[in-house]
Amino acid sequence: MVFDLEMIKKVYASFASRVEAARKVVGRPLTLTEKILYAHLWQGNATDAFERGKSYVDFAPDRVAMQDATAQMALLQFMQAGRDKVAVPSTVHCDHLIVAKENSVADLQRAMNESSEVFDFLSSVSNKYGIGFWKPGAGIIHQVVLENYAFPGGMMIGTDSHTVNAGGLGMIAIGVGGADACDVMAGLPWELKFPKLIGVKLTGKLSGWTAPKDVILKVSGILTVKGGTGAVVEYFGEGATSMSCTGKGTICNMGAEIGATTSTFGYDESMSRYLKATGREEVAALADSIKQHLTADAEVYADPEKYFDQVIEINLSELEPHLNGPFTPDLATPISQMKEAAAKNGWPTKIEFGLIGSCTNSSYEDISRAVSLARQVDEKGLKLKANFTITPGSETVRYTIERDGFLNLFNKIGATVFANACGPCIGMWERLGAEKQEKNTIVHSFNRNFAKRADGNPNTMAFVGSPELVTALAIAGDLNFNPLTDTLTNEKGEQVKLDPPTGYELPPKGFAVDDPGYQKPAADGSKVQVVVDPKSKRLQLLDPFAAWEGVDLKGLRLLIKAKGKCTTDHISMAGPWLKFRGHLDNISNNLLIGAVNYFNDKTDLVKNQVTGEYGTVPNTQRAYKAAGIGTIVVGDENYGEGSSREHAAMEPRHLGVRAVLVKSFARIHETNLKKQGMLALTFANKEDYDKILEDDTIDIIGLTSFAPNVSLQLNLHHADGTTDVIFVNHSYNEQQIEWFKAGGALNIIRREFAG
Ligand code: MIC
Ligand code: SF4
Repeated sequence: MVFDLEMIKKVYASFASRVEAARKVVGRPLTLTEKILYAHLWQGNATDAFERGKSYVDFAPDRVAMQDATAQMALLQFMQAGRDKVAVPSTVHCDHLIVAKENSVADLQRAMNESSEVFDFLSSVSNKYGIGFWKPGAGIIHQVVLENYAFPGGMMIGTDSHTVNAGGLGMIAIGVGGADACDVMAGLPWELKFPKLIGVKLTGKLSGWTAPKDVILKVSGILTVKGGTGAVVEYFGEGATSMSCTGKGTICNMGAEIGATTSTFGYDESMSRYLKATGREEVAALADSIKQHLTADAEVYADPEKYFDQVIEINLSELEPHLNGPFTPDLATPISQMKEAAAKNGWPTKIEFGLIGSCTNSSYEDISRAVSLARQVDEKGLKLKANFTITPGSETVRYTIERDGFLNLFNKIGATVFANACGPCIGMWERLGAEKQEKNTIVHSFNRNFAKRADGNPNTMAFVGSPELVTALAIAGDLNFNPLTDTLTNEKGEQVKLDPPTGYELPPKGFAVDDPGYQKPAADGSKVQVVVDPKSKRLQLLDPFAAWEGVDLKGLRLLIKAKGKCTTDHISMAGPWLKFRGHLDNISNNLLIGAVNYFNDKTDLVKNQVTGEYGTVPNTQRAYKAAGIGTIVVGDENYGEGSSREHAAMEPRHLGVRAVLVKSFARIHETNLKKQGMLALTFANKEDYDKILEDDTIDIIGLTSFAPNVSLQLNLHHADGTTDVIFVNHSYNEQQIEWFKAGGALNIIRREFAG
């Protein structure tokens, strides 16, 4: 079945003329990114050229996707917007709330028992408002989207940072907070600063041990976790067209780790093959009919320096397999240098776990290549030295790999197959003994490896690699093992070498599935009741936030000055806290508990300036709130990196934090703060970070004349009676300033629909 074919036809019907209009106003050949963006302007045909990195532009995305951990808040907001039905095709996917412990069947059953209240809520809201609902076990949002919804040249947003995965099918797919999704579902335009463009030219061809994952591991090493901020990465060249569609998806997926707005590839044969293999021949035929518009103009790829803000070239024939980590996805080490790096840094070389799968790397191709190695365990008389787990990305992949005997083979060598869900990738992993907090090493094919992310243990060092490399390392159990050059000792004491992985781009016998886990919404949802128990610990209806009081904010106290990396996992931890994603007050008890306090190097221990006592961040903030004292959070570079979870912005808002002042922001988090009516500020001089002291009382001056491109003033009143005056920047435009004044964007929508 092809979903939303009419919508795709409509997009394609106007694509050529919109691209033409854009080419005229821009006055030069266009990149693919520009074509898709200009073809999705809210206004219709382009009348002006936009300035990259400067112009705020209103877009009309074709669809919205949400996963269960973010959909709750997105839909709680949407329910207040006063609409009967979503304005664009939208879907909800239940994937984040399933804890991996024993095996897929038992784990799924336990999740159904534990989280039925949330699943029922999501199912009934979806049913009511015309949203497609994918049940627990159906798979991870991004795999399901790639298999069913993504289409070349389309534009979508999703309440998950890895929505960008759909770039593998030539989309512009962007991760957003729930409030943004709510706007689009309510029929409003979606605003984005017109991105900068990074071109990545791929020459040569992948072979042997090197996989698409290594491309993005390498790019992460080059660009670092903030190098892609505000930019779209467009891949091209012979290396791009020779790669599978799902391989492209892997590269785009992990583009979230360099902060890129999204990544994409031009439409090619691999995408056509994938569309056909997933039952979308009609979409492939439609895309073929406008294929010259679904890639950049020829001049662009012939002379990329002229059209992109930055160009990177990678020769796939020379690219080595990489392992990135620990604790950050941009610390890239080629496998040949791992031994040296591990010795130098004291990384434990015994591998405890190898985990493959996740939304990033669970295609049929990935699994088939991993299987080609797993097969050698028996054939060569080896034994798995580390624990080994597989999380398939979707029921379609799982069913197909079961039919083709892959799951059997994994089971035979002692691997565990978890449910089709996020599981260990997001801390939904009951790893035995993790509470002992021992220093240990794991390798996985996921995309993020921040401290505590997989198992809650701050001393687990997680390295990210391709599924094939992870499989080889799980067989060897040793981080020093380089499968390209090294041998292993088998059970008979012989030296054996692993043959390089081989696999299938697509299942030779085709994909198959019994029940994909989809629930179609009611044609008329007006009678569907959505019930939220007021006593629920998991769900809580939202109360509007208070509007700005109309005066400068004076006498704010410093809640925390966070030191170093402060990702959304540090601000609003996942794992055990995911269960409170629909209950703002309860989840607020994890506010910033992972952030390191600059003044004592401890996590979750800050000074209450009123009592002088130290306490947890949430308790201290609740005490300030009770006393009617506003606070400010200070942070370092790339604050809010990682997830799209708007809880990281709503929690401080709910508990009375007024401003977040940092050296720099990650894109989604900055927007989330603005949307919720918070002040998101950056130091005009980054060294001023050092002027913030633990006992400071802070005034924010200039709010009564708050205007785009005008700095605000901060008075830092120190405990010794001195005052420092510093200036802070912001990126609010007129409309975003209105959000601040109204106490949040939703208050404006609510007003509009009510009036
Ligand atoms: C992640 O990979 O960090 C998540 C969990 O998928 C998040 C979404 C969330 O926090 O719910 C993301 O990437 O946006
Ligand atoms: Fe789920 Fe992990 Fe993918 Fe996020 S990155 S959607 S947690 S599998």
